[in-house]
Amino acid sequence: MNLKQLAAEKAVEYVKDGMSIGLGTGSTAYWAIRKIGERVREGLTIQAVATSKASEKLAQEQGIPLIPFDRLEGLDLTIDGADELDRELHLIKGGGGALLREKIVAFHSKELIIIADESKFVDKLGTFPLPVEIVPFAKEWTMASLEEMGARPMLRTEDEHIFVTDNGNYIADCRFGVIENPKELHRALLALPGVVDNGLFIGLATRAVIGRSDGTVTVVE
Ligand code: DER
Repeated sequence: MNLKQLAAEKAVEYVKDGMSIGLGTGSTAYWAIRKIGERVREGLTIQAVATSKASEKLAQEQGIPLIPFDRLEGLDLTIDGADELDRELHLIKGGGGALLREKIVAFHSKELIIIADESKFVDKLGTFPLPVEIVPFAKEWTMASLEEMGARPMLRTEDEHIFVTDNGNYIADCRFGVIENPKELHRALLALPGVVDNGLFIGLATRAVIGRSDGTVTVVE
C-alpha cells in the first residue's frame, strides 16, 4: 500500500452512514474516492459532491451517489489532499488546479480532513509554488501585479497550452519563497482585482491524516 492510499483509507473510516461528503481532487483523494466507492458497494449510504470534473467522473464510475448543490445546505465532511500543510493545518492547495471548487466545498463542510503522505508535512509553507486562480481578462496586468508582490508568477501550461481550470480561469504558480504569514498573504492576494482565489487554505482544515514511510499514520488536529 502506498502512503497516499494509507492516509486516504484511514480518513475514510470517519465517513458514517447518512453523511453528506465532499470529494477532493488529486492523486491522494483518488484513493479516498476509491475506498468510499468500495464501502458504498458494501451498503454505506451517503450523498456526495465533487470538487472537480475529474473527481465527479471517478465518483460516477465508483457508483457514489452525487447530489446537486440545491439539494444540500452544506456537508458533514470533506476529504481532500494538499500540496503542503503545516502544524497549524494551514495548507497550500491547487497543484491539481481545483483550488476554487475545493475551497468553496471546504468552506461549507463541518469538517475538512486533509490526507497526505509525509512529504507534504512542512514547518513553513512556501517550498511548493502557491497556485493563484486568475481570470483570463487582462491576465498580463494581473501577472504584473503578482510580480510586484514578489510572486515570480508563472502561468501554468498543459501540453504547451495555457492550463484552463474547470471554471474557465487560469492558474499563476507563484514562488513567494517561505510564507511567514499565510493569513496576511491570503488576504493581500484576494484584494488584487483579477485574482479569483488562491491555494492558501487558512482555518478550514479540522484534521490531517498523514501516511508515514514506516507504515503508520499520524493524525494532526
Ligand atoms: O489540487 C489540489 O488542491 C490537490 O488536492 C493537491 O493539492 C493534492 O494533490 P495530490 O494528492 O495529487 O498531491
